[in-house]
Amino acid sequence: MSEHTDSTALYPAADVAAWRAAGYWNDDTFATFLREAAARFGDNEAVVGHDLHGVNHRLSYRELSTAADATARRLRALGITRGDFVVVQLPNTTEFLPTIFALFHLGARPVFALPAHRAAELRHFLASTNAAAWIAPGSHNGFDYRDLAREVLPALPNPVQVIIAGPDPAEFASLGGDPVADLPAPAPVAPEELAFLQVSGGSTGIPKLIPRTHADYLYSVRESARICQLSTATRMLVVLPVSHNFTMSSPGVLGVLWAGGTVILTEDPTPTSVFHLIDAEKVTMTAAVPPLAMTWLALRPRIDAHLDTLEVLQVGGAKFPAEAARKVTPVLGCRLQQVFGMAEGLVNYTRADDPEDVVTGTQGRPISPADEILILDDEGHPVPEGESGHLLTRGPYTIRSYFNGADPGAFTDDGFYRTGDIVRRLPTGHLIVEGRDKDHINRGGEKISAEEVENHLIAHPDIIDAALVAIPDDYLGERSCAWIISDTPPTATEIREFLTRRGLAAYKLPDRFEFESSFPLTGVGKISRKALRRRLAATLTTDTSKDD
Ligand code: OOB
Repeated sequence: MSEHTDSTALYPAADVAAWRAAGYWNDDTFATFLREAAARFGDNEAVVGHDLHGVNHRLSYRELSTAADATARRLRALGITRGDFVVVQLPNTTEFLPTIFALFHLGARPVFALPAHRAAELRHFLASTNAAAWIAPGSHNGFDYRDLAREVLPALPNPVQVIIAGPDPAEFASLGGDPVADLPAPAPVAPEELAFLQVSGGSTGIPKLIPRTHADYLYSVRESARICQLSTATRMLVVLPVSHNFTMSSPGVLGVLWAGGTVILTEDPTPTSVFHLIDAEKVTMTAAVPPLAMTWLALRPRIDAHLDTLEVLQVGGAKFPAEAARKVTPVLGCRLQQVFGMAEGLVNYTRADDPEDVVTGTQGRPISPADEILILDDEGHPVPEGESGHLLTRGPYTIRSYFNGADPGAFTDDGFYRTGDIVRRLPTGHLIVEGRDKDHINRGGEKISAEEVENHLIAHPDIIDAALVAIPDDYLGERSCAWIISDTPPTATEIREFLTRRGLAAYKLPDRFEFESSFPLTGVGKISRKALRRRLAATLTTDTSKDD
């Protein structure tokens, strides 16, 4: 068994003892989570959605638990066993929950890939975990995961069994097929063991693998469900990829299942589809990344649907500009909750009883009284209260190292995680995210915060969304380029005048504008700054050749 099933390798024993004594950690595990939910909530509706064959389902807790048992018997027959890593790359379809709970039942460890991940990511996940299997959809949404498997498998050092969850598995195994094995008893996993690997959500570079234990993750799930006031009446629409940490646990599908509510899965994030689903399914809560939330806000007036059951829109994953945040209640008629989290652990929420300016102007405060927050300057000294600096954190659900000790520089010697985020803190403990370490454009020594300029840009009535990125410049080092999404784009001069009227310093005015109909996005739908920079580099190369 690998060192990663050993609790002491993941958290210091003294901390574990303290968290247990405080009641943060307990003996719950994912191996029995669904059975216990089924015992408590039996006939309540657990999940609504369609499967990879396009068949619609409505499953009670009991039915979901039975489906997970059937999947466990199938996976057991395919040889999956305790301790195995299994890469799960499934979309928002009803196979997802039975699959992960089947793996938990067997004591196997899911590795949560996103449907948008491709060869580079999959190769990394499969090889570095020595994965036993990879569960993928088959052909789905115009992409053939079987071809991806054919491309990736031959180059792997380890043999990986590909299991296709949708129709037509071709030469691979089928998740739904016979034969099935007898159902073993739930694996006797320890709460402090590694439960699964999440993947880091950086908008640059290859994702890192994040070892989460049953105890730490379940603590964050229970507390998230409590903070977000979930109950058996909660009906959560899941639009973001289901395996992302936000969607899984903040409070996400696991929080809803913990509380006995209903998860409604959809694969279609377009405003028309989302609004009609909210109407038809009497959705009370949903979650979006900012680019998606901005589209919903922009298109709400054009779509005829009743959203009166919707109580909360959660927005997180990237900075939600205050200008947009202020529109949520007037436009959608629901409350906003900002969520600032990371797959590595720490999650912050604005609370239901926070004043409006805190809800629209901050990214929330930590889940736990035991979350330690450090805000440091470039030299590693604490900044004066209220000033911005690098966020480091440590606590009862934040990892102490990446899987296999990757990127050790991301952690201090005393176990703090360097988030890479620049934040400041209000006296109430609420954090305001000002950007990433690298999102500051250095224009001849003058630092420009991308977030600040973007905030001003989207205040323009004709601008739906905006992103500011650096362009390399021989003279200044960097200049700024604003990418604008707009149906009726203003001219560059109009935008500069608008920004000047809002009091933006001249050096912060974008040097260049690019107008687009959509942004390149990361797997979960955040704006990919890496892809924007690449696109910009290509545009600039073309421009240069025109000049020649
Ligand atoms: C969530 O997790 P990841 O792992 O995909 O990305 C984490 C990073 C953070 O370090 C931060 O840079 C950024 O995404 N981020 C935000 C934010 N929420 C996440 N930046 C500004 N404002 C926010 N509200 O994205 C994630 C995990 C759990 C819950 C919510 C989001």
